[in-house]
Amino acid sequence: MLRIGKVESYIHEKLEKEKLHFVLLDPDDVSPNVAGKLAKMSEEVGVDAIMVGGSTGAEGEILDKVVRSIKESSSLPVILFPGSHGGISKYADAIFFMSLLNSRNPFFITGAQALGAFAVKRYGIEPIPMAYLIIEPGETAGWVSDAKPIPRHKPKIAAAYALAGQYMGMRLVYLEAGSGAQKHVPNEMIKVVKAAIEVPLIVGGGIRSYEDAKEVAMAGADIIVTGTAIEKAGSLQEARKRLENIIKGVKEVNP
Ligand code: 1GP
Repeated sequence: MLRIGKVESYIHEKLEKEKLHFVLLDPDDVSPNVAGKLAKMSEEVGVDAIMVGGSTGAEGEILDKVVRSIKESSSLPVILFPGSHGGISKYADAIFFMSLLNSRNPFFITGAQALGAFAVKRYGIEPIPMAYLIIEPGETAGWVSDAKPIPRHKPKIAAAYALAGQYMGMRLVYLEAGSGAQKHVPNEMIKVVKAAIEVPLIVGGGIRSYEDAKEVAMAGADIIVTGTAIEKAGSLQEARKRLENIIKGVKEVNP
């Protein structure tokens, strides 16, 4: 019998009360030591979970070391955010078992998933099925995964894919503008997608400030993800300051 796992239940319980904020750490950009420090600080300022992954090089020993360091430094759930079947670490609590629905390459829709499925089972990592949609500009994630990025002024296309994902059994939808995107996913698109689906909506890519986070949350995102703004802050102190502001923007909006 299929049961909802611990991390997914944790997400659902929290979502009853508030919007959530996840920090994304890419093992290709942060050392295990820095990842540990960022995770500890994240927990102190009220982040709800840490995602680990990336499109290039977030694999193998370096991925394991980053995940272990985060687990040793904080008690937040660690959720893998893999670029392919290489992005699996046995030390993580859960994995966004994601399908990039608007890729042109079946490898990113079902291929990598098949190659990774038994590793997830063997290690006992909790899989959370998720529809992953790349929105313009898409950045590295869009290029690497051969996506056909959804035009920013076509919210209905995003909503159609999101609803299809839900009807195929995916329990989360993620709208991704791409890490480091100049502009986050348009508010209108978030609104239209949110109105179409019943599963929680995650939005990431290009969210850097209190204003960005609040806008995205007000438009309808349930979970807001930030990576670059924290990873590239330059110091732990600056990362903390940015994160505090972003979380304020997220938590000010009622679920
Ligand atoms: C990328 O959505 C995430 O996969 C986070 O994007 O690095 O721009 O915050 P940023």
